[in-house]
Amino acid sequence: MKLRHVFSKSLLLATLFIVACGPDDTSVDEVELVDYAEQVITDDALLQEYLQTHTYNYEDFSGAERYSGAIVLDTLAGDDANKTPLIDLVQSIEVPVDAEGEIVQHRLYHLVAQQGNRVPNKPTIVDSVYLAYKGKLLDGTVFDENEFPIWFDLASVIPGFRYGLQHFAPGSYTVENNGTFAFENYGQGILFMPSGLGYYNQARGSIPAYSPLIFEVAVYTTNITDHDADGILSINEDPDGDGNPYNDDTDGNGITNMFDPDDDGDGVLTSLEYDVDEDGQPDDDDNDGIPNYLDPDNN
Ligand SMILES: [Ca+2]
Ligand SMILES: [Ca+2]
Ligand SMILES: [Ca+2]
Ligand SMILES: [Ca+2]
Repeated sequence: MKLRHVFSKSLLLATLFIVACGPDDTSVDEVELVDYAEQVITDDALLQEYLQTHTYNYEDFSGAERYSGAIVLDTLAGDDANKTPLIDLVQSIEVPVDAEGEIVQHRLYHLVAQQGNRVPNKPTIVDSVYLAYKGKLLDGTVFDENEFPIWFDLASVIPGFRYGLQHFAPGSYTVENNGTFAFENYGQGILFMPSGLGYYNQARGSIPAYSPLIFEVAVYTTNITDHDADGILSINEDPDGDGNPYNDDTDGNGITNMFDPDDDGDGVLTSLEYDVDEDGQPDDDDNDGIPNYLDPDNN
């Protein structure tokens, strides 16, 4: 049940149709659609207000030893009144959201409290992460929590997760005698996202429609992904080279290349025409600069 809260809209709806659910599972309410360009301004103002008036226990994370405890967010008041506000500690990126054909940029804030030790293994936006998290509203209400890590495919989660987690490196692990994994030195931090990178106009459980969301996260480990098992990593199924494999559908069949085992729709599987001569380069028989696996008339 908890898992459902971090699934994207499409996966959630699919889940509701596929899985026999109790009465509370029908509680997803969609309210009137507000223009994304308007809502993102409202949400960013709320997020900035939050970041200006709150801080966290950064002292705990600043020692020579790694801190094994949790992130604790708090208001800038009382004993914390003179602490550095979150707004001076976060970084942000702009994430494009396709709002019915119009691209609307959404600012996504992240704060790395403690970076993981395997920096080259940061997840891309299409990889999988083994993650513990706590999801909160700006008023502090906890709407979801997994204290112990679980796997998420970033292709199936809300964009705020997908684009936020790429900043966190995983830790290392050892296998104990009893077969369990012991993790250490993993990345920990916080994501602050506008509703357009979350559930937007959907109200569910204790999350009202149009809620900016906070996630405290711990990235234990990651896994690079080849969703369609065609031998090309999903992050590299990006022929237009914009860094986003979610918008590439070479044969226009409605299935993006990363999920399409025959990218050019010529009836030959990508895995069977990518690199037949095994020289490590994609084959291009007709030398037109378009590799065979993306070229339906390469003969
Ligand atoms: Ca692939
Ligand atoms: Ca692309
Ligand atoms: Ca396709
Ligand atoms: Ca093909």
